[in-house]
Amino acid sequence: MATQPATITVKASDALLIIDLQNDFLPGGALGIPSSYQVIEPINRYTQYFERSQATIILSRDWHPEEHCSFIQQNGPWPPHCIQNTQGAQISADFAWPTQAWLVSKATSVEKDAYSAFDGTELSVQMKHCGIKRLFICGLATDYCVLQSTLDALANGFECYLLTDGIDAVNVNEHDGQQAIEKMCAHGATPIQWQTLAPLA
Ligand code: VGL
Ligand code: ZN
Repeated sequence: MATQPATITVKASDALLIIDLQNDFLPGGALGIPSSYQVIEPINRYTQYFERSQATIILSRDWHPEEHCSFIQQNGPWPPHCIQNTQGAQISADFAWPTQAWLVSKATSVEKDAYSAFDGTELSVQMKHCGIKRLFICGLATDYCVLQSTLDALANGFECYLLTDGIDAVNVNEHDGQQAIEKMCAHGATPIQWQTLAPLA
């Protein structure tokens, strides 16, 4: 695993990517991760910090049509979840929205699943257009959408920081989340936590 950097000062050319903070991945949701509610408070803190630093804030959402190919009924791996315009697909009501944010919907067509926020979206092009160089990543789930989004971000040339106190894993197998973190770091992501960010004036 990469060593932790000294403090990091967030700049206007940085972006915070909050992955799939949706009701269906939270306790009580169709694919609810029992421990996932704990990420909301740190993510709210990061959101406020990045907003105050004038960085870009990006939210992705899993946004499936009914009868999506990833659903068990269509021989996919998952129970129906994050169906467009349903309560389960809504971003948590406990998320403290910043004044401005980008919203990226993914896995929106029936016949194709996409775990990555870069898969089938314009996100990479839009980030490059805006001069974004560094991406700070948090959200759900570590072993699926956080993993694939981070690998794609690295492949697209973005410098990636994984906010390890703002992620949680489905853990179909016990160590999936830990293995996903190791994989992201092996590909060049740097794991950091709240304490790594320089205090704001
Ligand atoms: C996700 C499983 C199925 C995720 C999305 O957001 O990590 N996981 N669809
Ligand atoms: Zn999904």
